[in-house]
Parts: sequence; structure tokens; C-alpha cells
Amino acid sequence: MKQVILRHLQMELKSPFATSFGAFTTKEFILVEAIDEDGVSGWGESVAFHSPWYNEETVKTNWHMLEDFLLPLVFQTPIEHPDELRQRFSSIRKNNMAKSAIEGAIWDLFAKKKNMPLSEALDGTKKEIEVGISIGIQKSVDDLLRVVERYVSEGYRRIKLKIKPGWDVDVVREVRRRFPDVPLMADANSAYSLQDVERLKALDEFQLMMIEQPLAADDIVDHAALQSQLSTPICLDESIHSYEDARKAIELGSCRIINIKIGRVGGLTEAKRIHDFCQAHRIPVWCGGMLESGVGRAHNIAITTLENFVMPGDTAASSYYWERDIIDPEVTVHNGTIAVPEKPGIGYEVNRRQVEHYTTFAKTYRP
Ligand code: OSB
Ligand code: MG
Repeated sequence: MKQVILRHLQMELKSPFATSFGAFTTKEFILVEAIDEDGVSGWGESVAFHSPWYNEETVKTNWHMLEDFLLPLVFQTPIEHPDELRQRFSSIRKNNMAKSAIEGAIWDLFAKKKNMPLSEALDGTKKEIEVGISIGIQKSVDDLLRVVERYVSEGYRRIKLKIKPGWDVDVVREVRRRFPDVPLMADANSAYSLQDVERLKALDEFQLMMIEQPLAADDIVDHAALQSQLSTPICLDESIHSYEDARKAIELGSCRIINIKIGRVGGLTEAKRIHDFCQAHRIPVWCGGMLESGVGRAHNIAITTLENFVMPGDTAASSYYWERDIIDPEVTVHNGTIAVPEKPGIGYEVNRRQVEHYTTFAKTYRP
């Protein structure tokens, strides 16, 4: 590796995105550019947020981990295949989003050198993927119904509602009444505990595809107890950081579906391992989102081409989030599907002018 450039970007969301743990108006993140001896660039994105709400990582902890620990390991010896990074980074505990950001850039570089799309380098087979959309908590139920109406009519393959205590059963009931047949699910982002079991059981009557992460981020034991009392499948998001977590959650019966986020599990190699394990155990998976820019979005599209990503993910169109994304073309959704790009690597061109525009500071690292 000749050099790695870390850039700190700040992009305004078109409209605020509210979850049970807080609201986002601006997205702050690290964009990673890995450049090899031939001057070819690979791109990765850290999905850590500015505050440790979703997990313990932040933009600053990711920068620190990259600068002080991960980049020195990358520069140590040549990398033949990105799969090697899992082992190379294993001396560093967790910090999965930081690992994934540089690993993703190296996967892009690897696929470009092989002159193949990233999807193909990952052994993905789909030429198009089905996607859903995640809708944040709104000011009123009427507002929510209008937003749902818009994305149902645009053809998104499933609607995900964010829920929290006080914005749950009654809200889901209204949406279900208005849209009796729409594939619907709810994501609680850990807002409940086992004391809320009656409230969560009340959601069973709305034919939800799943309830995502109702209980604590670090708890697969209570999720198993809850799943045994719910007919709606539980999908785990925050609780799954690795292949080992997935194996244990499935063995315990903590969930029937897994949301794979590349950043949360430490990269594409680990995401693929979890995918393969779930496939062997007949656990459907889908790809979650972290309000990514086009670079992270492209990685999500590539991993979703693997066979067992059988449920629509959260990879909505660039225009849902951004006035202007940093890739060309932007990600577009037609009738609820995204055409998988066929160009080498992530398959989208990074628009350097837009990157410059959103960059607040940058630093170059060399061996
Ligand atoms: O839990 O999936 C989540 C956004 C921010 C933090 C966590 C989550 C989300 C989403 C939106 O649901 C996913 C997206 O549209 O990128
Ligand atoms: Mg979630």
C-alpha cells in the first residue's frame, strides 16, 4: 500500500432522521481512500456516528484506531487478499467500524485490480437487489402516513417503522389499517426491556415481518426469552458483532432473522462468514443501513448480491438522504430494486469535487 488518505466529511441530511436513541440532522463520517503502488484507489466508509448512541464507537475513536493501530498493520507487509485482514486485525479488540472502513477500501482495491465488480469478488450472484426503506419517528401519525404513502407508491419492497415506548402499538395499528398488505416491520433500537413483554406481544396482531432489536444491545439471553413468547420473528441488529455472536444467538433462539451491517461486524469478510452460517442454518438475512454516503451504500449493494440476503434491506436511494451524493451515478431505486453495478470494484465513480465540498479535514498516511 502506497498511502491511505482519511477524510472527515460532514453532510446535511435532507430531513432529520429520528430513532428511539436520538435524531440525526447531519451525518459526520470518515471516508477512507487506499492507494496502491500503481495509483489505483479503493474506497471505504466508516459507519461510526459522531456520538456513541448506536454503539460505543464514534468518528473520533475510529480515527484514533485507524491512525494509531490499524493503518500501521496495513502498512506492515503486503496484502495478497483482503480476507487476510481479519487475522491481521485480530490483535485489536472490537472497534469493528474502524476495521471495516479500511477493510472495505482494500476490498474495493482488490476487486478493481482483478477487474471485477465487488459483488463478484464476494461471490455474489444477483444482478439486481430488492430494497426497503427505514422511516424515522415523525411528529405525528398523519405525517408518518404521508411518508409511508410516498415510499409505498415509489415501490419500496418493505417499510420499516422506527418505534419506541409511546410511539409503537397505536402507530403500527394506524399504518397497518391504511396499508393492509404492505410488507411492514418495526425497529426499536433497544428501547424496551422484558418488563414490556405485554406491549411487544400486542404487536403480534399486525403481521409484521419482524421486530428488530427490541431489547438491550448486549443481551441475547433476554431476546431468547422474549422470542419464545412472541409469534413475530425477532431480528437482531445491535447484538450481532461477529460470526460467534450470530452462532450463539441462533443456538439460543434469540432471533429468527439477522440484520447484517458490514461495519458492525468488522467488514465484508466477517459479513460473508455470518451470511454463510445463517444460510446453512436457514436463517434469512438482510443488509441494514447506517445513513451511509454513496461509498457505504455501494458496499451494501455488493454484499446484498449474496444468495441468503433474501429479505429487502435498508439501502434506499441516495436522494432519500442527500441533496447530492458523493458518487456518480447516484444510487437509484426503480420499482423497489437497485441494478447492481457492473464496473470494477464498488462500481460507482467517487466524485472528487463533491468529496472536497463535504470534507472538513484530511490527513495522508504512508508506510
Ligand atoms: O437501527 O438500522 C438501524 C439509522 C441509524 C442508526 C441505526 C439504524 C438506522 C436505520 C436507517 O434504520 C438505515 C438507513 O436508512 O441507512
Ligand atoms: Mg436497526
